[in-house]
Amino acid sequence: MAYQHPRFDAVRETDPTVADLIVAEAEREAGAVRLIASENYASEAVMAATGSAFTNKYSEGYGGKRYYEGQQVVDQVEALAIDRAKALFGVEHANVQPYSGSPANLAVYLAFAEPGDTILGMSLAAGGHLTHGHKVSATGKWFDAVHYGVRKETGRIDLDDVRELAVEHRPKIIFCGGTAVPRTIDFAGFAQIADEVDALLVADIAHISGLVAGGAHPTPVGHAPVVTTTTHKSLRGPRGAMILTDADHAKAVDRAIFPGLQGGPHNHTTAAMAVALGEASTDDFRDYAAQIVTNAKALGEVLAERGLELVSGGTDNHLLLVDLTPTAIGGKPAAQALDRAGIVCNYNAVPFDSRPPFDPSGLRLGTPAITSRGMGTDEMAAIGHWIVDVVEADGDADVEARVRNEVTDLVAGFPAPGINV
Ligand code: DSN
Repeated sequence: MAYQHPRFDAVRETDPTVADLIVAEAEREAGAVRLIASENYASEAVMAATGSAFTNKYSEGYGGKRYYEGQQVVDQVEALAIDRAKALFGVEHANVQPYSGSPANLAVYLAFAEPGDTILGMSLAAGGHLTHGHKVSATGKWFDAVHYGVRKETGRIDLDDVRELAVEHRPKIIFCGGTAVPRTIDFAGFAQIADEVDALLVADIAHISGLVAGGAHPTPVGHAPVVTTTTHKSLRGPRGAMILTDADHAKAVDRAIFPGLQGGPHNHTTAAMAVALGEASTDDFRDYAAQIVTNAKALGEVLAERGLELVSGGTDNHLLLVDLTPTAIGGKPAAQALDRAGIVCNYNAVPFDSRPPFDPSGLRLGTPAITSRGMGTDEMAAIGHWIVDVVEADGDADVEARVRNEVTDLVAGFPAPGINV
């Protein structure tokens, strides 16, 4: 597939080396079945806004209170992104300046905790995130982090366990949400626990914010006074993040982002975020969000029928966590074999993993990107069978080559938004 995009003509003229790399990446993304649960295809409009004149502008501060002149237009685009975020998620306040999810979460610590305070989050090993207090993260070094996981028998969070830890440790902040949680987060249940121990509940909905926006997952709003999210996962926006709050927590969050943690906002990202939030407010996006979940369930059914074990037995959302412990192959070689076959995913720890994080037992599979290409349950069936074929083949090059060819045929029928124009 030869990739030609008018947006890159200038790159080709100025720097053919980088142009070649852009083409190679575009062809890789268009030519594969991309199942990394945190990735997507941003729309052509989001891609174009990301590469716009807003790249050139510095804007430390907030609308009407900046440290540079020339903000006549930036103030408008930031206000637009804020208004759209507030309307879409039904919140009183939105800060759209965080550079990405980790800085957004750091800003929450800066706003609402002191170094040494106790925080409670989901462990990375069970599906949480580094910034929920993992020991190698600044959040684990600077705060006294306590972690909940999932029940071994169910693969699900048990709120009684969370409550027990909260009552014992009295955390200042409780984080809910994660990166490998295939089940609905019970925000109301977490809020009750946070109330009981007088903690601030923070919902990190980075993975599921597109589902929340599209009505395919319950909202944390009304339960968690502070919500963080990246904008490039299921929400299909540019690489960036937002913090959504009620009015009471707004000022502290704004101060923590600037001047607390960041300098100038990435205005090109803000413009693209405004576009993405507009797109996410449409009926089409609601259909898209529902289809992500339908596709994940359909994919899970095929994998389970063919004998793969799914953590928690399936999914309520956009992702599946496959536990390969009973198979001959580990998560990393399986992910590498799938990549050779044109199916891109990531190896992942599973709860109670007997293997180390760099060579764990799991595969994480997500449907946001392939759903953006218009794939549906028929394609999920085909992909599910290919995944099992490759996993069972345990490195057999003939099987990988056969699947690679079939993947190439399939993706040719489903243009990749923002890439195939
Ligand atoms: N890197 C993201 C993910 O893959 O889930 C989390 O930060």
